[in-house]
Amino acid sequence: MNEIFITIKKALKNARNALIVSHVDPDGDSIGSMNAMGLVLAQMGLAVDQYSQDGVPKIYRFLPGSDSVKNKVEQNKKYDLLIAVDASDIKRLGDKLSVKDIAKLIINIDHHPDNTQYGDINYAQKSSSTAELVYKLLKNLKIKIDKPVAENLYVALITDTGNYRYENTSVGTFIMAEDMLKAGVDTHAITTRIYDTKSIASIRIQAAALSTLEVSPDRKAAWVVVTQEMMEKVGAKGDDIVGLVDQIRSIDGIEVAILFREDGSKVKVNLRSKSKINVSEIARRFDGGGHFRAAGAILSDDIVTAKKKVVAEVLKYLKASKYLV
Ligand SMILES: [Mn+2]
Repeated sequence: MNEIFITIKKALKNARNALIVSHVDPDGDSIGSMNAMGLVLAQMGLAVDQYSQDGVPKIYRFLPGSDSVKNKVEQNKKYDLLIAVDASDIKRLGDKLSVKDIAKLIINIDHHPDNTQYGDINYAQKSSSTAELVYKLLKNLKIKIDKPVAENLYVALITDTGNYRYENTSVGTFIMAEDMLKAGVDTHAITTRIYDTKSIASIRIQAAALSTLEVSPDRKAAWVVVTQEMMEKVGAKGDDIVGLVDQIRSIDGIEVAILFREDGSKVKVNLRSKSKINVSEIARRFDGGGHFRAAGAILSDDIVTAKKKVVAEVLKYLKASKYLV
């Protein structure tokens, strides 16, 4: 067995309890990987708590184990293990948890290429999703994947690969998918839950957002804005704008898509690229991060200023890149 799996096996064996933590603003991969680990560790006899600073997005609440996710931890409670899933940096776990003091050992399970190796044990590898890493871990540890675990891993896998559309989709991804279906996952039922259950507010906010569409003179970048006022007007919540930035990216010829979302006194920026631009590099200039083609940052500016700054940076980047030559 690979050394990392032996190390993790030992750590799990020596632990009585564990806290599993997702990243802030959790996505399907983070929630699915967290629930899967939670269910498995509980089966192994550990006392498990699951923590997500921002809770569980409504769309993932049907997943087995989502009920156990809390957005608070018991004061002064200590854990033998803290398992971080899908977080490239310790800061991504949120600012309300004293990660270093709460547990004796940190296991970092993540697939982001810019992972900062913040764990005592780092299972950080290139992969389609954190879920695929969890799947490999369970396979190597010869842990049976039952239907509730498989449903979580499957949702994590399809959401991080855009339902097998993105470049991170590999042969390994489909092998994992095969195993998930064999474990009882109903792919039609799951994809309906994930992709065909939009609220009316979500369609209305997308319509409002799309009407703000701006395109750069070179037609390589496009962006939309969502203000708090727009959200309130249609009764939309954060979950309702998931996938919006991908729609902008789908425009023919667009290389970089940006979504600006007002959130209190801050602006959340989502960046997507279609092929050759590394948007995680752009996000990093604003203290954010992410993947080559999907990244984000939070700016402490008003929305007009944030838009100006980020668009300028994107255009500069597009100009400087060989892509435009
Ligand atoms: Mn992920």
